[in-house]
Amino acid sequence: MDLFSNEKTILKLPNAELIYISNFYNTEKANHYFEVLKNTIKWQQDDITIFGKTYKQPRLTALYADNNKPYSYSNIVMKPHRFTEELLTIKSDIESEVQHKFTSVLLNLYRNGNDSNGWHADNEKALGSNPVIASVSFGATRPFHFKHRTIKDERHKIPLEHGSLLLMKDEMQHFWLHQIAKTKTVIDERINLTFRTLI
Ligand SMILES: O=C(O)CCC(=O)C(=O)O
Repeated sequence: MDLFSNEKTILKLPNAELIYISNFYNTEKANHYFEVLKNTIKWQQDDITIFGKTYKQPRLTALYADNNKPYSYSNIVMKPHRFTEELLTIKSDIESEVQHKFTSVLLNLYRNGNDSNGWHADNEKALGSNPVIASVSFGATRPFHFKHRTIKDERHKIPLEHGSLLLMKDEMQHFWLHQIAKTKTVIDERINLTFRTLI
């Protein structure tokens, strides 16, 4: 079921609150940020090990922050680069909208439908409990799937549009998992930024 269609939607679910703003950036600004981020971010492709086998992570990533704290997830340790001017502008736009300060941003570049981000929660210790995560998307629309860990019927998806902002709050990272699934549909590149607060 697609839950979101309006420009700004607040969704209260068991153990989570999500806010989706479809047009946080207009098309012109979103086009600009897509090009700048694609061309200036220091994209990397890490190895991941699953059940003892090592694979290339199925997307490119990068970490930027206002500090030197490394960030670890899925056995990957990322060292941050210093925020660029554009990232600082986006961060400040989001902070004004959501009234929350962020220290770091994890960027993902999905090159085509073969790139993905498997079921997970952003529940690393360094994020503290009930983290506020702000997710901005540029480029191709990909569905963001999320499901409750124990309530079977609570399974939804949101098409994350070019220039959109999705805010995840409350206990979402403890009780829910999310993913960007692979697709056989021919699909263009997509860049996603998840702003986080490392404590
Ligand atoms: O690409 C997305 O929209 C999701 C990104 C994500 O789940 C993550 O970086 O942890």
